Amino acid sequence: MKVELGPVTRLEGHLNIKTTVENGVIADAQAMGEMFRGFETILRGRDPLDAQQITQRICGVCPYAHGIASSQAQEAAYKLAVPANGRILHNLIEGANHLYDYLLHFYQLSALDFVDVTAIAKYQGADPDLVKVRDWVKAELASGKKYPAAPFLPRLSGQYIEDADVNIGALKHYLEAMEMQKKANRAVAIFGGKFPHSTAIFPGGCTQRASIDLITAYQSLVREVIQFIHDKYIPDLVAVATTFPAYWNIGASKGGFLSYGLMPRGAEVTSPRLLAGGVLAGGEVKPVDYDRITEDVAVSKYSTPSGKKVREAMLEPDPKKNGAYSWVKAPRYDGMVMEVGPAARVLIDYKQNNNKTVRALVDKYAGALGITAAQLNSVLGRHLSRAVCAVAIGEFVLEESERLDPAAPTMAELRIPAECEGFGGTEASRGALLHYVRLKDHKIDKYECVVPTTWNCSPRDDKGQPGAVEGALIGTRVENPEMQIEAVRIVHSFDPCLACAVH
Ligand code: NFE
Repeated sequence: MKVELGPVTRLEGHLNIKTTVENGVIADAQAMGEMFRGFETILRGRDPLDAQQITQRICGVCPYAHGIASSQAQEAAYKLAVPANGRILHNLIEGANHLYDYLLHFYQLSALDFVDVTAIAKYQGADPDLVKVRDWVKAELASGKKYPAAPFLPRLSGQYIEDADVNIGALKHYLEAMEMQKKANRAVAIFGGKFPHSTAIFPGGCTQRASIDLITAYQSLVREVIQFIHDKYIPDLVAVATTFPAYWNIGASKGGFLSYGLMPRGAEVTSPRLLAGGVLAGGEVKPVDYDRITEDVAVSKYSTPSGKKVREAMLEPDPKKNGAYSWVKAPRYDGMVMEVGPAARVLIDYKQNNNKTVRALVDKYAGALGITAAQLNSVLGRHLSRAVCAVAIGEFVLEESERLDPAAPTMAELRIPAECEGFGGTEASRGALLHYVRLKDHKIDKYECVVPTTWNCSPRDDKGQPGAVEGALIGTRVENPEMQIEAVRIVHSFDPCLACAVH
């Protein structure tokens, strides 16, 4: 039986998933990016200092990661000596954006796969926000609309949390989480200039000052968000995990893991990172070499040669290409499929025993929830890994903000060679993000982005290997083949962003 799950909602962009179900098991799956954009083409021939601005327009969710990857690529190309303040401000902007993004993903994009929001109809308490939601849901249900109470309904049939207090508590936190996202975004905007699409991130640092008033404003916003993470987000996540323990064993990807590492702990981009990067394959972590990344287009809608390295990649759209089913390319590392994102970050850091908070939290929750670290490769594992990253990042940005020196510069002096090239690799919330820039005659000759969701939602490669999401779906048992709530939970656990994936 063939079933199309698309357009899959509660994610960013246009994703379709086609599945073939045999005897109640997904025997085949295709992840399809359904829209072409062409940012790399737009960048060709432009002033290089447009790049960190234009590439942020790839996405309104993770623009800061694009701004920072672009800045790092240009810093490498121009051989800039970034002052300590400049790197710290990049970290503060990027870190607060991660905090926003984890809350957005858990509450607005995933929680309703597990939490029974219809419990609100029977709410008898006096919380003004919940009373408003209850009355609105009742009015919607009585309205005769074809689709009342969106975005809560309609929903896939399946098992949801049954405890009314847990459901209503989670709904209250769903509302509060939006306020917390505002606070995280404000923190981003303090040094980034605005949200979304920072005006202040620049190759060589940040155009904002590091004044005491801005530092204290940033700290107080981030502290509130961290409090919410501990008091609400993690307990809600644990409630989901204890109600649906089967999801520690559902949705494992079948390849390796890749992370570039998040947030240098020093001015040099090559400084050790808060979360250490690496390639995890066959149980071993090795350093990343960007030249081992290739982009296959066997079934992607491009007529350009397949298997090119990042520096050589080309982009010729071919919407009618025979046999092609996605606008997403298929990046591979040494020819291997990689999962990127929170589970990759945590597993790779944990294996290298790098970050004490990561190690302590993984051990604590693995013990409490009765799982092994390897089970982070699962639906619940990706959710838990986001919470682990949130705690480690929250702690770090507060410490990092204390290291700012208000009297010192925040920007390197810019000198741009006529011809040069550079890579910039960071961790966006959704995973490993690489930008490459090459200049000729002071203009951009080539720009290439290899983006987290391009890895995760990639179609088959030249060898026919499924991408990470496709592989995680294949082999999954589904209760109701027409609905496949299990498949949607798997897809959501990766937090796909198709706007980023195809850019
Ligand atoms: Ni559009 Fe993004 C993140 C990047 S995902 S959200 O996080 O880079 O492919």
